Amino acid sequence: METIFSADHALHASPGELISGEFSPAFEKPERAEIILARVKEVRLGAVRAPDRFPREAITRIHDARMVDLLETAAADWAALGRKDGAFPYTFAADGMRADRLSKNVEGRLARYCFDAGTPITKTSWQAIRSSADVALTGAKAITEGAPAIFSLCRPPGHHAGSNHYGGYCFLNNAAIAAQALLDGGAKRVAILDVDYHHGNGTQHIFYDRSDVLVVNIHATPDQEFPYLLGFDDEPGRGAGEGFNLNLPLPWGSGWEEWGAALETGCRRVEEYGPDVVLVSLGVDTYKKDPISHFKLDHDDFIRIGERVAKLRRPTLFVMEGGYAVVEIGINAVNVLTGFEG
Ligand code: 6XA
Ligand code: ZN
Repeated sequence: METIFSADHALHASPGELISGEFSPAFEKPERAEIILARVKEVRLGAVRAPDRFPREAITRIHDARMVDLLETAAADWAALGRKDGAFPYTFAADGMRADRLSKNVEGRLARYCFDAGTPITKTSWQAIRSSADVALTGAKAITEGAPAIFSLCRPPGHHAGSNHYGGYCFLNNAAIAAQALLDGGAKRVAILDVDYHHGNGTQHIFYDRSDVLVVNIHATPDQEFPYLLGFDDEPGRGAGEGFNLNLPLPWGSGWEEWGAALETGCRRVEEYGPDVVLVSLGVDTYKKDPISHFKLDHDDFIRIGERVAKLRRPTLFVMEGGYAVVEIGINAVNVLTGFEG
């Protein structure tokens, strides 16, 4: 299969993140994408090409334009206050605070749209963020034009970004933007299967009221894991979207036995839905040596994921999400793709 990759990803290099009560070096770093790309080439997965540039409207089909403006301008506003590079909030919107009126201070705008302290915007981040969305959109376009499978090697990742909030190393929801483009390109139903260790709260938020996108998430339970506030098993969708969101949360320590069973449940739901396209939000932070995660998948399990997804027999767009065991990230991510190709 073809891989879409943009060298612009390296323009986003987070200066660090607040995690577990400490400011630590960033886990989501540029070498992740480089190592995956190297593995794609090593196994000769297929051609690698740069993305096309898509209009901003492809992004604002999904995201609040004011949030997109913030992503584009926050670093400059931050620099104007004399801060060191990497804009992130230290205060957050809470229920009962003003959502209808935006502070003129960038701090207030960050507080309004960002939900964690691990997702700094640097002076060059926007270029990487925009290109990452283009990588997903280029993949969607190729699928619309008849490709059976595409790997959109997105970085930064996207599945934590909702229509009007961002965080968890994610700024724009690349998978959701691609899903909308697939629908706009003629697909009637898209299924998003999110296999990242973390719940894709942003993707769920975006499609929660809709039946044209089925969202299935297999992830660490919010009772134990980030993002803590969404991803429980009692979130079926709402209104027209009721029955079109399926969360399969698992406890810390889960290995292939539990995870594979959840994958089977999720895939059966996808089969029942009968989508025109399957979009896989591909995180490999389920790996047993991942530094911030607590699942126990091993290299061969990633091959099994690809094999099961292939059995859905649909055009399939893989969109890269998380995975922080950097040494093995290439093997794990590409194992899913080679497993798919059989
Ligand atoms: C806390 C953990 C963020 C999780 C990012 C991720 N900063 N999401 O991998 O899939
Ligand atoms: Zn993750």
